[in-house]
Formats: sequence, C-alpha cells, structure tokens
Amino acid sequence: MSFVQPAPQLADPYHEDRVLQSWLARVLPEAQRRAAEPDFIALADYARHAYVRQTATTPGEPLLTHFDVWGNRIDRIELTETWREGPAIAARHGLVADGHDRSLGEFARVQQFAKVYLYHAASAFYSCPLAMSDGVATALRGASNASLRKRVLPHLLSRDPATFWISGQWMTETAGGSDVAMSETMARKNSDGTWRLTGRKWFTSAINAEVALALARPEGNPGGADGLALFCVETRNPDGSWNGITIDRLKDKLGTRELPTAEIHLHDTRAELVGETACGVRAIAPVLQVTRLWNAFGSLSTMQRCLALTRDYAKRRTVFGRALIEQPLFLDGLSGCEAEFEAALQLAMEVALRLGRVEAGAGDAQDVALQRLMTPLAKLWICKLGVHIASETVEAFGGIGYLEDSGIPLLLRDAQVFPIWEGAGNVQALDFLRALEKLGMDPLVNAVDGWLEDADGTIAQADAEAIHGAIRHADTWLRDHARDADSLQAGALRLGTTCARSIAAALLARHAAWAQRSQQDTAPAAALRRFCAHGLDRIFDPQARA
Ligand code: MFK
Repeated sequence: MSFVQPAPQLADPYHEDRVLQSWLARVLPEAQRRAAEPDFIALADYARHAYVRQTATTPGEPLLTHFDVWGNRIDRIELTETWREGPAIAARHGLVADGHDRSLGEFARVQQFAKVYLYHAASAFYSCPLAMSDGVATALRGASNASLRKRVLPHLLSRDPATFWISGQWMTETAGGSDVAMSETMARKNSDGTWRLTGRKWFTSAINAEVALALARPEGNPGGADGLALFCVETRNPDGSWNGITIDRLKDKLGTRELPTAEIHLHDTRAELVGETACGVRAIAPVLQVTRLWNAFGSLSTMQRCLALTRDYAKRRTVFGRALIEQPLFLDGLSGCEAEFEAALQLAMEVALRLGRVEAGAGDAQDVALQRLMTPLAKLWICKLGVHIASETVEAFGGIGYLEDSGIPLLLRDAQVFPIWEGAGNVQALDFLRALEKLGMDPLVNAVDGWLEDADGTIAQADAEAIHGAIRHADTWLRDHARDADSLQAGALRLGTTCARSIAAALLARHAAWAQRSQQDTAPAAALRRFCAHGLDRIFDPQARA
C-alpha cells in the first residue's frame, strides 16, 4: 500500500483561535462574555460540523424553476441544505438581533461581529442576507415611516426562527454598480397613495428574502443621485405569489454559488417609501456602512479558516525529512500571513467597537469620526488581504489545493467576492476621501498617537517610529494633494492602504502591550514586528518617479 496523506482537520474555531480569544479577553467584559459564550461555542461547533459535511459531499446550488408543469410562471427557488438551516441559526444565535440589542450596551456590535466571524465560513454565504438585513434594520431604525419600521423591524431582529425575515438590498442596475445615480427604475404614485416600481434590478442577492430596500426614481424627479428615493418592497403577496417580480435568471458566479443572486424585473411592484421622495442614496448609506463591516468580518472568517487548515496540514505533512511546519521557509510564509491577519482583526474589531459605542449613545465625536473613516479602510484593505491569504493557502496545499474536492479552491473563489461586493476597493478609497473631506485626518492621527502611547515602553522603538512615520506621511501627502482632484483620486487607494495598515499596526501595538503586561503573551508583539517589517507605507508618487 503506498503512502496516503492524512487530511487536515479543522481545529475548534473558538477555543483554538488565539487571536480572537486574546482580543475578547481584553475588551469584552467578563460577565458579557460568559453570557455570550454558549452561542460562540455553538457556532464554532456548527462550523466544524459544516466543514465535515462539506468535505464529504458535493456542494449543492440553488435551483430556479420558471414554470410549473401546467405552464404557470412560478419562479420557484430551491435552496441548499446550509441555506435551509440558515434562518434557525441566525435567529437563535442573534446574528442580526445582537447588533441592535440595547441590553448589550456599547459591546453589542463586538459581540455580534464575534459571532459573524465564527459563523461566516460555515454559512455558504447565508451571511450575505444577514449582512443586508442588519444594514436594512440600521437604516429603518432612523426611517421616518413609522408604520414600516414597526412592521418590518421586529422580523429582521427576531430571535425566533418562525418569525425571522431576511432582507435584500437592490441598488445595482445594468447601468452601474458603483454609479447608482444612473439607476433607471421608476416609481409611480397611484391615486390611492401607494407606490409601484417598474424596472430591472441586476444583482439581487438572496432573492428568497422576504423584503428588500430598493432605489427608484419617482416620476417627475430630476436625474442624478438626489432624484432617487428609497423604497421597501415586500417580495411576496399575501397568497405567496411574487409581488410583480419576475426572476430572469440566477447569476453564474465565480464563487458564493449557494447564494441565489438573481437578475429580476419589477412590474408595478408594490412598494413603500422609507422616508423622503428624494435623496435615497443618503438614506441607504447606513446599509452600506454596516454591510461593508460584514464584508471585512467575512473576509477575516475566511482567512481564519485558511490559516487554521494550513497550520494543521503543515503539522501532518512531512517533506524532506521533517514536518512542513518545521521548514523555515514554509513557516516564514505562514507566520507572515498570520501577522497580517492578526493586525486586520484588530482593525475590524475596533470599527465594530466604535459603531457599538455610537449606536448605544455612549460614543463621542471621536468615536463617530473614527467609525466613519475606518469603515471604508477596513473594507478596502482587509478584503484584498483575504484574497491574498486564500491564494497563499491554495499554494501551501500544492496540487491538492488546486483540486475541487479538497475544498480549498472554494476558499479562494469565495474570498474574491469581498473586494467587489458592496463597492470595490476603489469605491472604498473614494468613500474614504469623501469622509476625509468632512472629518479631516486629525481623528486618525490623534487616535494612532493615543494607541502608541498606550503601548509605550513595551513595543520596539523602531516599530513605533514606523507607525508614526506612515500615518504622518499620509497626512502630509493629503495636504500636498488636497487641491489637485485628479492626483488625489489617483493616489486614493495608496493613501487608504497606508492609513489602514498604520492604524492596524497601532492597534496591534496597543494590544501587544496589553497581552505582554496582563497575560505574559508575547505572540501579538511578534506578529507586530513581522507586520511592521512587511511595510506600512504604500504611498508613492508615480509622476515624481518618471
Ligand atoms: C455575497 C454577495 C455576492 C454577490 C456578488 C456581488 C457582486 C457585486 C454586486 C454589486 O453590484 S455590489 C455593488 C454595490 N454598489 C455599491 O456598493 C455602491 C458603490 N457606490 C458607492 O458606494 C457610492 O459612493 C455611492 C453610491 C454610495 C454614492 O455615490 P454618489 O452618487 O456620488 O453620492 P454622493 O453625492 O457622494 O453621496 C450622497 C449622500 O450619501 C451624501 O450625503 P449628503 O447628501 O448628506 O452630503 C454622502 O455623504 C452620503 N454617503 C455616501 N456614502 C456614504 C454616505 N454616508 C455615509 N457613509 C457612506 N459610506
């Protein structure tokens, strides 16, 4: 019998995750952590169960049937097993509800996103409608249409699977995913005061959702973003038939294949105004802020899965006389990815913390500013990092990593959606500029200074200087280019990446100092040294080099 390589096993994603455990120990109050722990453990158990199932079966895909046997148009969607399990898991473990639960105080978002991080990699992208539902709940909380709020919010925030709803978010049309001002869907007000939408929505993920927020232009409104209004659509009529919706087809996507993403037409679809009859982009912005944070956590969850499998495999795989994990070159590459991941988790968790504080009314102006500025930074840098780490994972597994039934290619394909979903990296970079225009760089520079002060005397002086140097360079570059719109735009991604990396490094420095002092744990400090050695500053000026 020739040699057969033992397969990697997935370690317990909660107890064995040093980075998550360490972060929670520093931030989440002990009593709250004890209360949330049964959910953390249950989600980690589910992740292991789903992993075993995934490796033992061929993944399914949703099925769209347009007509029944008699010729009636039905547009029936059949979901995969993981998707059928989704509502019960989401509702029972509060994956949306926690974020809006005032009894959890300022740590509501941290608790919620720890759960999202544990669940996403096992969810077959059921996390996508949960992200949208969370965003929609956030937008509806501030909506002036009180009856809509009262009717829909309890479903989105339900902890009971029987009453739990998910929401879609319908912005993208054929004319543009980024430039939504070009939307062509029209809204008509009937004589009885009800609204009807007609048009084509081009990227409607989770078409099985019970509701969706949609942008449309009320008849008579001007073109451009301000002429759009935000509507809420209940996708089904009381008898279960579609509410003026036909599903043209399901998208044939690179990844996220269990997620039913559809092209649809709206034909006089009944809808309700969320607020004003204009300025719908502003009204939908809270959805984007929340879903972009979900993107960052989804990407982190995938990275965690990649790194856990790689580490386990490297212990089981022997080459050239010793385990892969003992080979210095392999270990160097893996440790580099782990350091990047650890810094990224610090950044995303800090955004969640600030968001929670602001929403709980416990935040100050600095929290508001940091949450706004850091959300696009987290999305743009962390989601690209996820693709890099998933690609490294494929390579670490060699030929097996290139084979579908190893489950590894799926990680890479799925990771690739995060930089695209809810606005590509360039859109985030421009959003960062938009936020800077209102808030300036001072909140970021001051925050970095504060975090480094907390770490003073514990981290290497060279690292502190590198972090200071990178954020100050970003500040100077911004001032130097503020009056030249084209060069500002051309450098926006480099600026955003530099800010994201220096902020993440400062946060990791603060955490490393705490871990050393309180837990005699030197692992975060080692990650910090590696992360800084990879370089923080990505700003350069191509013109100046020519
Ligand atoms: C798992 C999923 C799998 C499925 C595959 C996914 C594949 C991809 C499918 C997609 O199509 S995803 C793409 C979805 N599209 C987006 O995410 C939109 C990308 N575009 C943007 O984000 C634009 O920046 C945006 C449309 C939001 C705004 O562009 P505009 O039209 O130039 O608006 P403008 O004038 O800058 O902003 C309008 C208002 O919104 C302003 O408020 P005021 O009027 O009060 O000044 C802005 O401040 C506000 N705003 C914009 N972005 C904001 C924001 N406020 C808070 N946070 C933000 N991020």
